[in-house]
Amino acid sequence: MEKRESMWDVYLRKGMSRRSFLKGCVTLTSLMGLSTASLSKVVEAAETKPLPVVIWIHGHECTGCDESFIRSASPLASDVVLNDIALEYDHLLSAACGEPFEAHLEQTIQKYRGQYILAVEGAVSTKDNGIYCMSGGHTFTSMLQHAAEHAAAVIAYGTCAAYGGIQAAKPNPTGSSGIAHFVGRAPVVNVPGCPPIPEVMTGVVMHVALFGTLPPLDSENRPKQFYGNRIHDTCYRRPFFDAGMFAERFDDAGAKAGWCLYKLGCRGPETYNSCGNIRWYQGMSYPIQSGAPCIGCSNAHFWDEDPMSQRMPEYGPLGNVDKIGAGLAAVTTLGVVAHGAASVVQRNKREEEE
Ligand code: FSX
Ligand code: SF4
Ligand code: F3S
Repeated sequence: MEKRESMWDVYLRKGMSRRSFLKGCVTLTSLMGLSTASLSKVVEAAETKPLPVVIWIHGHECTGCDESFIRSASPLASDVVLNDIALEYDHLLSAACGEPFEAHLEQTIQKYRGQYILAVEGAVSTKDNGIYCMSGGHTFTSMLQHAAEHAAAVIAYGTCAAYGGIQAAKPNPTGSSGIAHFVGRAPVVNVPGCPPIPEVMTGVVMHVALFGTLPPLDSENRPKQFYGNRIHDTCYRRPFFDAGMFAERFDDAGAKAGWCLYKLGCRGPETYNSCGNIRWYQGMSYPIQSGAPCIGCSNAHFWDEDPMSQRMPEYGPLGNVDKIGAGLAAVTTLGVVAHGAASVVQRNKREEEE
């Protein structure tokens, strides 16, 4: 029987040092949110477990998720793809194409039945039998169903795969939705964000790869270590929110002084993601740090919610939000409750409309 290489086997074959292998394991341990006590388990898994076979398919989307993935800096996406996983098929990253490439997909599915990880980007297009999203002569819907049927686990990368994303925005002309209803019995991890943070993408696939289990998930099947906090909870502008100091315009003195962006549409109080901790581009920045409000890109239906009109004082669901935050703790509490109420009002309105 064919012996499949482990991560350590790959390092040895490529003449890479034990030191770089261990450094890679330390990076992965911290990325997966594990304590240093778990390092020995990670090393053992990386030494002994065969590289996980990964099939990566794309439906209705903008390919921004793969664009994000290839910018993972720690670990480098190239290390993940070349040393840490066996990526057998990827609509975007594979150099191969055409009939031999499609035949290879089928061979991989049959050869590794029940063992491979299926990574999915993009929504499923259901209208008119799925003809609005096809590749290799097949609808994406049928490709997804077939590949998912034999997968050990499915990772839904991006808000499109998790919830439908921009394709599902009103009036949703292609009948797009998230992938969950099309994957059968395989367990699904949702990794939302438009796109998700690169290191979150690598962290999730490496957890499944090394431990053969899903990471701890929340009620929306999101990995808790990356989606356990709201953007608001880790926001460095939070003291301004608490003090009731809001930018009113993108170019006013408050904006230039770095005040809270709530009145400019920030959805940080209702958005779960790691942008405030991990940030983007090697920890360089994230939307709020660049002066843009969080638009809730990891939330379902975020395309249908207009952050501007629903947050500006004169149009907001709470009326004039100037009453929020007079610099007192009690008022801060009111503000947080108000965020929750605003979210519920908007969600109820959306559900009624749907
Ligand atoms: Fe969607 Fe991803 Fe946004 Fe784009 O694959 S989550 S439109 S960044 O590309 O699916
Ligand atoms: Fe930060 Fe937005 Fe919360 Fe203001 S509302 S503190 S900018 S997350
Ligand atoms: Fe998206 Fe908000 Fe982060 S818009 S990138 S979840 S700060």
